[in-house]
Amino acid sequence: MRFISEIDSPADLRQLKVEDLQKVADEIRQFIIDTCSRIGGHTGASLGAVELAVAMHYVFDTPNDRLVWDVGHQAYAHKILTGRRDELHTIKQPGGLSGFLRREESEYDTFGAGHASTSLSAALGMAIARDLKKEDFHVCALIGDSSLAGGMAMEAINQAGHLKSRMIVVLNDNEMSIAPAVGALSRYLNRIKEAQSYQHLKEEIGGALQSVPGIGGSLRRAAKSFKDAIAAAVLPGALVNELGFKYIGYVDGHNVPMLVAALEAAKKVDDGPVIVHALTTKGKGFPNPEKNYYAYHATGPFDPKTGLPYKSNKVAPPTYTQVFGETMCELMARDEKIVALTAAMPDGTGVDKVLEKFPDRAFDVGIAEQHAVTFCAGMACEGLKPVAAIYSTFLQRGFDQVIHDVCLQDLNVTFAMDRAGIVGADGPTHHGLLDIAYFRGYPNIILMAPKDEAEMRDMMLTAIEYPGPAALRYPRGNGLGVDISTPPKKIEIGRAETLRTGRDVAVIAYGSMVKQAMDAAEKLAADGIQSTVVNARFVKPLDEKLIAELAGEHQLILTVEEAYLAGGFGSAVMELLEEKGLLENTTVVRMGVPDEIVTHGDPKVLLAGYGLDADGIYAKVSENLSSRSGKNSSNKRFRVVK
Ligand SMILES: Cc1ncc(C[n+]2csc(CCOP(=O)(O)OP(=O)(O)O)c2C)c(N)n1
Repeated sequence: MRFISEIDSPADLRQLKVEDLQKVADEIRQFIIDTCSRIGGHTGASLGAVELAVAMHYVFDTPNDRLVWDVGHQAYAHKILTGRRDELHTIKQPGGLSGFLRREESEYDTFGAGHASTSLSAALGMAIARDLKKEDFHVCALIGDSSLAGGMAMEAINQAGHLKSRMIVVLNDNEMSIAPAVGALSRYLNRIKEAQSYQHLKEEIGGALQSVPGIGGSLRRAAKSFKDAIAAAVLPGALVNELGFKYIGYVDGHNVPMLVAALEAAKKVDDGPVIVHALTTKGKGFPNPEKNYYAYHATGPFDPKTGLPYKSNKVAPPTYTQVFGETMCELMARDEKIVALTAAMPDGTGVDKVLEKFPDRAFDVGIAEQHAVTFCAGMACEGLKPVAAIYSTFLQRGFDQVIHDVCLQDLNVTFAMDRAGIVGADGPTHHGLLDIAYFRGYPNIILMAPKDEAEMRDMMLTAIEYPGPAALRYPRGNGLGVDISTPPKKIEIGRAETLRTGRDVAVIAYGSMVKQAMDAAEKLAADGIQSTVVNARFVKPLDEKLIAELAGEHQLILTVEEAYLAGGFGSAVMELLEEKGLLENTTVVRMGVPDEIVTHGDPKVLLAGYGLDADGIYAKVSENLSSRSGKNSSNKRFRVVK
């Protein structure tokens, strides 16, 4: 590693000659492969953007010039070049570098990222701020072809073309999202590429005709006007002519000198926004990438020679995602009104199985969560039963659509929220901790969370058959390994399930916390403390009758949820008891995530940090019972646990 060991900041990179930059890129690529083969990461996405990172930091005077990365999952080379090379091996690890971009992590991370399609809006904001403050620097956003199709990016293009502020957009076009890119915009970008190849061909033909004595000139002129007509019809037309962007491209996104030249040209455009269209290959340099594109967008550790993941002998139960995909196929085979949707996450949600089996009734809408929700609403108006499988964190994007288009109109749309709770290595941008709060405050929708994968199947059927909106949340990772061989059955809406009874404490757990509550109850029983454990099943509607009874029978109620406490399940229980005047004789202790940003790391450790595991619940019950018995030593119902 001759070059990169000497590069501690982009200023060092800018000391090099252009001729050396390709070697720098080669070294960075090898460094990423070596690092990711050990610890995993967004390997393929980052390998595709190595030359782009080198060229951008070479051409722009970062951090004075502002580089804005979209999503940030492809920015490993950027991290290496901006003083984080020696920490790259900590990426996504507890206490280590973020897998995305964070302003707190580096002055070169001009804008925090993790969710897609934000870069153009942020960059435009920076450009306008620069103009208003009469400062002088470049603003350059890098966005992938799929993120460009996201609604926000389109909205930013609309405004950028209107404002005519100076701004550079680098389009990292690899024709891929996590799965192959979908949609008309992706076809449009292909047409640009095809049109330009055609143009080059025409130029060659034109040159050849010119040399034919006598008739060459006129034929060439005819060919040129034909070429111009074609070019006008299919070249970047809409973006360049109609929307006010200049266009430079396309450029080989793995050729650093060419990228440097294109970016230098873009810097000279001073009368409005300009797009540099770079063609890249996702996973460039990844061993054997062609076979399985899902396998290298983001990887676990892998064999650097073969690119294959290391085999684990551990036999694990199927994931919630797998069970969801299989159950959808089962239910869709029985009911042809059911349709399935994903927003660019077919494998992540299990909808890949459905797309294979029911290609006409399953849709990948691209990175377009807002559209996905309202698209479902439209289908529901016509009597279909859409199921939108969207990660809890990404459904935040579609909040108003959920409220205004689905709930207000009381439409039969099911939201299957995967990755609800603490997701682990992807960190704050990806934790799904808010969905209870963002759904709970609006009428019509029912909200539920299963205690295990068998109950998830039942809830899927319950939600689909419910005539109005319904949502279920379930965690990332493996199920509990329970029997899922029986067909899904509907469960009674708003009815909780009492799993054990005891007089000392009632623990009401929601979703993923039910198992932890049951394990805690075992430990408490060993100390002589008798617990009631309730699987809440629903946060909306709550099982009011049961909860009121619990409050009458127990002096201590504990609510446990893998979500933010504010506006969460425990809040719902408190509100109910307050409304019914039942808070006087019982103490309610809410367990969940407090009002703080949850970092990235091992989900088990993070959960344990918030007391959201069996040990934490055990400790919380013990602590509360002992403090109560301390306050009131005549109360013999509680045993003091030290
Ligand atoms: C709002 C939102 N939805 C979904 C995702 C999940 N996601 C992360 S990267 C990615 C694909 C991005 O594709 P593209 O913009 O073309 O960049 P590439 O990975 O191909 O470089 C998706 C769907 C996300 N980060 N944010």
